[in-house]
Amino acid sequence: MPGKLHPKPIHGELSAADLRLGIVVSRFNSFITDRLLAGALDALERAGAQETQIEVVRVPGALEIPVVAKKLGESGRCDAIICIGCVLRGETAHFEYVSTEVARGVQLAQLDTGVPMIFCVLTCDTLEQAIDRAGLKSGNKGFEAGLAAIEMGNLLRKLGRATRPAPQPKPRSLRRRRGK
Ligand code: INI
Repeated sequence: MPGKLHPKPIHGELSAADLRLGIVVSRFNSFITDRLLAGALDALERAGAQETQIEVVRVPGALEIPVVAKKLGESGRCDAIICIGCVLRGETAHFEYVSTEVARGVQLAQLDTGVPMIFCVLTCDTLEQAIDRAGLKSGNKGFEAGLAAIEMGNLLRKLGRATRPAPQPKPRSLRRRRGK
């Protein structure tokens, strides 16, 4: 049987009209990251963002994303940040180091700054898999990241200013009187 309590969930709107967004994008595997960037910008544009609301910062590779995302977060200039990169499994163990560290770094940066950072770093075995995720079979992960950034930017703003009504005291008749 359904309960009686239905607290209204809080969620972020999907409008970018009022948001300031940062995008950190790596040049390594730019054939892929440029397509992810285009997907993210498409999502922001469709949600009503103007060019002046968006700051795009280029970095050499995925490993350089976290420090720049953190700097942007600390600057107070962004409501949300999209982190775009592409790590492809090669012949060496470098793949494991890069993919683990970029994920850890971005997570630490968003927790340290409180600015939502959307992880749009593809970690794929093959170039073909990456191409699929950057606009072919599996859609464009950059577009999804753009939507997530808008939702999270609005959500964090809302939570930051949310004031909850104080709990109401129980009616007198329901209060237990001391000693009785
Ligand atoms: N950087 C990437 O963004 N993707 C990769 O696949 C990659 N691999 O495989 O080496 C990569 N390496 C570079 C790394 O991110 C740094 O830019 C470099 O090590 C300098 O710090």
